[in-house]
Amino acid sequence: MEEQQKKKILVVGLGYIGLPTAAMFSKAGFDVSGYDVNGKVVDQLNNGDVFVEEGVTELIREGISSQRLRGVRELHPADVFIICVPTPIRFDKSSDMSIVQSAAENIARVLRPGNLVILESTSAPGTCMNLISPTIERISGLKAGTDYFLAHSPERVIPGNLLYELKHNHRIIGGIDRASAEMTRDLYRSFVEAEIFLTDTTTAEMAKLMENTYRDVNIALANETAKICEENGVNVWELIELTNKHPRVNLHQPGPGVGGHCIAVDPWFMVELSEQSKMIRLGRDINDGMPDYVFRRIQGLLAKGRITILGMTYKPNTDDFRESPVIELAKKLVNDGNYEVILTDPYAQFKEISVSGARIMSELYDALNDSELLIMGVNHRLYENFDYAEAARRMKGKRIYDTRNSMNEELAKSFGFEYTLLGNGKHV
Ligand code: SAJ
Repeated sequence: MEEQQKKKILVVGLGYIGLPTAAMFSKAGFDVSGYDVNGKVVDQLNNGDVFVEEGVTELIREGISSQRLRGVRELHPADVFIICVPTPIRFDKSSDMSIVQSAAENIARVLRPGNLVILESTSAPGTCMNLISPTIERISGLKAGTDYFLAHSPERVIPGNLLYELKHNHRIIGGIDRASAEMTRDLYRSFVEAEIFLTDTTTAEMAKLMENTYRDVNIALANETAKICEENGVNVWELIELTNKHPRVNLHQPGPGVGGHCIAVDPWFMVELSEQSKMIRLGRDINDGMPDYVFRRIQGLLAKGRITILGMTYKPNTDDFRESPVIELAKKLVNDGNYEVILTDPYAQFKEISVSGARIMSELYDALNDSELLIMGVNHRLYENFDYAEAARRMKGKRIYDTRNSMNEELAKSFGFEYTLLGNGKHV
């Protein structure tokens, strides 16, 4: 075993990032403990009762059975502390870094000289320097860069492909000083096969935010283009495919809005940081406005009656319902009062999920019974073999509104459906 693999790692926060990260380090040979404020999560980890996604779940169970990974209910001394806690925004879109702060306070109580503290959570620029460092110093008296090491190593993995991306994505590591950055790089080298780039903490914090902001603004451009196309007799999906044939163009896809806990959130940290963030704010507003735009289009298709929405998660093939634009859309339809809203999603049966005033049904075709309008909200792979004949038999009105360009227009029409596609002005 390499010398550094003898290090004890304590991961603080056992969520979407903390669990896979803990699993990767334990697989690499480290002794890893995982702490979470939610004791239930800790117990579930210890019982191997965790489901993250394919590959990660197995890795976690392997770590538990080899005793290199365990859940703990109290923070204990370690060599390395990795903060993987949520960094939400408040109702007014300002950043709420209080969970990072309390993680830093807890770490400070067990921190010893020579330890390394790593922030993985996506954070407001300046969090390492202006929040973690002073918090730890206030409680422990230890100075970052002098008595202990401090770095930011932002996670960049996409839900749905966690295991692959943890290994193969390039990493940016920002250190409070060079030694902190290098020590963190050496640690992640144990499982990262891609390049690792070193910088300062604030640059790393901002780089992470700008990656997601780039995507958000690009999606906003696609959504705006979709609206322009609807007004001008053009199909946005065809248009984007053609523009992206240019070697330096990569316009993203339009849709019912941007969800999840990253892209719909992180740009707000940039808005908070500087009044210069005008385009970033506009992009957020455009994407946040998409559920309402889709709602208005639906009003044009059906004045009243039963509507069935396929897919409720924030994007395809994930069991994550956080900030889902489709749920936002469902709420608007319910509140309108003219619609009976049925939702269906293959992942809903595993989660405690409800939408007030709407009915959630697990069986796809039962959910279509007597419906007037089918809305394709989230194009899960499971919908690829959609049975149009069965849908036509079950539904009362044969109407489809596809917000993802994922349904088969020809086939739908051959079974008598009226098919409307978001962003397609050719048939408006
Ligand atoms: N979406 C569109 N059009 C597109 C692409 C996405 O409308 O062309 C929508 C999706 O439907 C979804 C939302 O955007 O509602 C976000 O989905 P996503 O797949 O783009 O990203 P996330 O939020 O799942 O993960 C992102 C990733 N960031 C980038 O690709 C730059 C991931 O690498 C980050 O690690 C993650 O955020 C994070 O944790 O920050």
